[in-house]
Amino acid sequence: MSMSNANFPMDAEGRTYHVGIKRGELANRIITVGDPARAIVLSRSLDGADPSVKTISPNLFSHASHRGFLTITGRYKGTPVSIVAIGMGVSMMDFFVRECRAVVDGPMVMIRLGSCGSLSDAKVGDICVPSSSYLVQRNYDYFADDSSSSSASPYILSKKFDADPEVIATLVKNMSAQLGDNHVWKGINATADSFYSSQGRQDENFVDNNQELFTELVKHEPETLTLEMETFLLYHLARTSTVAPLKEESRLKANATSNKHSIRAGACMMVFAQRKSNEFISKEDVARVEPIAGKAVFDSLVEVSLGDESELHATEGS
Ligand code: R1P
Ligand code: URA
Repeated sequence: MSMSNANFPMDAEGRTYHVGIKRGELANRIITVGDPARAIVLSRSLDGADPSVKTISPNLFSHASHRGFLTITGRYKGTPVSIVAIGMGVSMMDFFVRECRAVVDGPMVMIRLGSCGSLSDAKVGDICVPSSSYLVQRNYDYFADDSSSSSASPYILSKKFDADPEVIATLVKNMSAQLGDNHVWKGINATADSFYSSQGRQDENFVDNNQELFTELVKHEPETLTLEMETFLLYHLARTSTVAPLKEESRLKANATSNKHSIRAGACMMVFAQRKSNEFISKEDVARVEPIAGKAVFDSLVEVSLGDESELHATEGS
C-alpha cells in the first residue's frame, strides 16, 4: 500500500492510513466500540442482517484495516449508520475521530458504547452515561530518577470536556427504556492512560504510587462515576472540531470556545468492573447487555438531529 501526503497520509484510492476507510464507505452517524466482537454483535441489529448468523451479514459493507480497525456500514430503521471497532486507548480514538471526519461530508454524530469500571454504586451490567469526561495521566516525570519533581502528584488530572447534551439526554432516555431507570446512571467519566496504574489497580511488580488515586478523583470531580480509556478524547475532539476548514493563518490563533462543531459526541459504558466490591462481569451478562444497550445507542444515533445538511448515503454491500 503506497501512501501520499505525510501530513495526512492516504493511499491512491483515498483510504486513510490506519482506519483504512474512504469516502462513501462511512455513514455520518457512527457507533464506536473497542472490541471487534462487540461490533459484530451490534451489526446483527442492522436492517436486513440475519440475527442468527454469528459473522457479519454479507449484505453489509465491512472493512478490516491492517491496524486493527473494523468498519461495518448499513442502515438502522432506514437511516445509514456505521459501527467502528477501534481497539483500546486514546491514540486509537484519535485515529478514529480524525480519519472518519476526513472522509465524511457534513455534520456527524459519534457515540461510544464501551465498557468501564464503576467507582459509584452502579453494578456490573448497569449502564453509565457520562455528560463529561476528564483525563487521568500517569505523571511520568514523578517517577524519574531525577527527584526534582518529587513534590508533584504521581497522576495528572485534566479539566473536563462536555458531551453534546442532546445526545446524552437521548441516550439516557433510550437506555432507561431498554434497561429500566434503576440500571442507568448519570455522572462524570475519567479516561485513564492505563487500565492499571492510572485506574488505581495495585500491581506488586511496579512502583505506581496510586493508593490514594480514587480519593483524588472524587476530590477533583465529586460526580466521578466511571473509569475507562477513550471517552475523554472523543469529547475533547468533538469540542474542538470545526464547522469549516480552518485557514492556515487562523489555525494558530483558534481556540475551542466556539459552540459550533461538526461532530456531536456522546458515550455510554457497560459496567464490567465494580471497583468498590471488586466484582467483574460474567460472560453471560455481557451477552445479555451488549445487544440491548446497542439497540438503545442505535435508536439514539438515528434520533439525534444533524441539522439541515443532507445525510451522507453510505455505500451498501462491499
Ligand atoms: C479495557 O479493558 C478496555 O475496555 C474499555 C476501556 O475503555 C478499554 O478500551 O472499553 P472497551 O470495552 O470499549 O474497549
Ligand atoms: N475497562 C476499563 O478501562 N476499566 C475497567 O475497569 C473495566 C473496563
